Amino acid sequence: MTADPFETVGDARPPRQTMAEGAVILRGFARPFEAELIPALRAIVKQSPFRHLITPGGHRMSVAMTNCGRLGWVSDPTGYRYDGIDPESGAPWPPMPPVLCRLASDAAGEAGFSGFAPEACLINRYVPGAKLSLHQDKDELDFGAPIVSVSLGLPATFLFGGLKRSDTPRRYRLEHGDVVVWGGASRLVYHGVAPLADGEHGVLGRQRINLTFRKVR
Ligand code: MD3
Ligand code: FE
Repeated sequence: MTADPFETVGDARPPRQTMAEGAVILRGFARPFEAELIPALRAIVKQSPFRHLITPGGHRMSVAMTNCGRLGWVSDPTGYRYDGIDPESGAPWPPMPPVLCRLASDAAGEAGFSGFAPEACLINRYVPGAKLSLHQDKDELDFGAPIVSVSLGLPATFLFGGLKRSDTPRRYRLEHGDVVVWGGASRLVYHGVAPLADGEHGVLGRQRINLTFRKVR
């Protein structure tokens, strides 16, 4: 008997990949949390639905957003800020479900940042064509804490630049269940997401959801 050359033997992607100092991809790290995670997200979105924010420059973002946790990131014509109140509902953001907190803190610990306790979870929804232009995340006061990001649904091309906007970004494919931890020297790099390619995901359908966990203060 000869071996079947097309047989799948596990995942060809290494479980752990360092993009730069302080930036590590943990492939499939969120998969064991999925069964609890997805219903928790559905409940959040019922309370604080996705909406398209307006940038201070007056543009409507193609990515739709919501938040959970004590603080949420918002943008409006007056600027960017973290706010404890959802401006659409006038009520606090939905609390961060324990499964989200556990996932974020376990992933941060795996990347060498123990004791990560996020105050905010920004939830981004991409439909085919939606994108996020190159930007830095600098509305937080504590750059010593990492940011943990979780990708769900359709795969995306993540753009990883440098400390200057003009640095040519490298491209990484992020798939359902992949988690990235950004800290240390990589915390202030320019990054973005290329326009989402069309497709259909078995669990989430025609969309990509990204969670970013942040310590703000
Ligand atoms: C690198 N989100 O919400 S996650 C964002 O896929 C954001 O929705 C993207 O950029 C998304 O701000 C990318 C990966 C990510 C998140 C935060 C970072 C990379 C980062 C902060 C600093 C450096
Ligand atoms: Fe960002």
